[in-house]
Amino acid sequence: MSPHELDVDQFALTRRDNLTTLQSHILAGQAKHPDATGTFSWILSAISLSAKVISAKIRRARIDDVLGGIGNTNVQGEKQQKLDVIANETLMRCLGNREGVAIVASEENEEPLIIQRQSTRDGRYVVLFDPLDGSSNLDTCGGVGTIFSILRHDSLADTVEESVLQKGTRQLAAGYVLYGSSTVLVLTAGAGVSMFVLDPLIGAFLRVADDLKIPKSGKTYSTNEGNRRSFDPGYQRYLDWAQENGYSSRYAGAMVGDVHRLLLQGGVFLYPPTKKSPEGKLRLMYEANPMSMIVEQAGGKACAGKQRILEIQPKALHQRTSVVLGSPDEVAHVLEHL
Ligand code: P6P
Repeated sequence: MSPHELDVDQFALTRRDNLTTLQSHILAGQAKHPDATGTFSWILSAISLSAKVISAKIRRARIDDVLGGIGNTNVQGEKQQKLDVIANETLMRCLGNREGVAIVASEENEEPLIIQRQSTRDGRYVVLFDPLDGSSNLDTCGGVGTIFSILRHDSLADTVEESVLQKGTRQLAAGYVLYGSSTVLVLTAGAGVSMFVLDPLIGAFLRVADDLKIPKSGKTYSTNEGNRRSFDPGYQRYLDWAQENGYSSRYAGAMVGDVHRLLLQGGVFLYPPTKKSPEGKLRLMYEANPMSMIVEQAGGKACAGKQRILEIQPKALHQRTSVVLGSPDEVAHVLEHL
């Protein structure tokens, strides 16, 4: 090697692949659609900005004394945490000024919000989100997350609800942010699942996986066994079978943490109907649907009983559903027992 040639190896990054940020990933996706105006990209960028702000606030929550409840319950009848409100406001502020966001719908708001009336005529997108899923974990430094779903606004719809209440199969994109030991954003726009990690040193989400595939099987189930007695017998038979076959139980108490684990390691997450939540506890529009799109795009399955979750025709914004989702083989084992 002549003296002027650099030995690239000595300068090689620890990883061989290129450095791709979420921003460049989004723009590359946009470039595949020549008729794209960039509005969709701007929405994803707004969600990325929200995630960075929420992540920063969560990691300082105890220092800034913003943990704990605010003394009231939200539309779900759940104790509202201070950070629920902060996360909700952050998303509203980041999305509110983005052209093309016709409507936003949040777990924290009773009704969907028309963000830009002029765009509700020829508006482009509806964004739904659970701003801080699993927020009861905050006080004990457990994982929490943001879950989002993007639909095309139906400008011909007579009412806001009609435009929002679309089946999960009509989602244009879905994703979640897990605020855990690192801040991870997982996203699908219908052509596979990509994973990004927030590099706090540079404030950018760096892509660490593209076209993520869920393991076909995994001997881990995730459910709140405290509810076991009120599960239908089929679910109880499944739990007996799993325990007889050496399965592990893992339960984070936040859907985002449980789904992220099974997406990477395989397994199944179950929230069956219970006595307290006979329809199931998880919300269809902004928990089950986005998570089901991600899991299916990664090669997994997502069911409510025997029905495919994404095929459920929503009737109300905050309606709930039972959930069995994860590795295809593991979902099959559950359904065999129902
Ligand atoms: P339980 C959090 O409140 C949540 O909506 C999901 O993130 C989580 O999987 C589930 O509820 C936990 O419910 O009844 O086990 O506390």
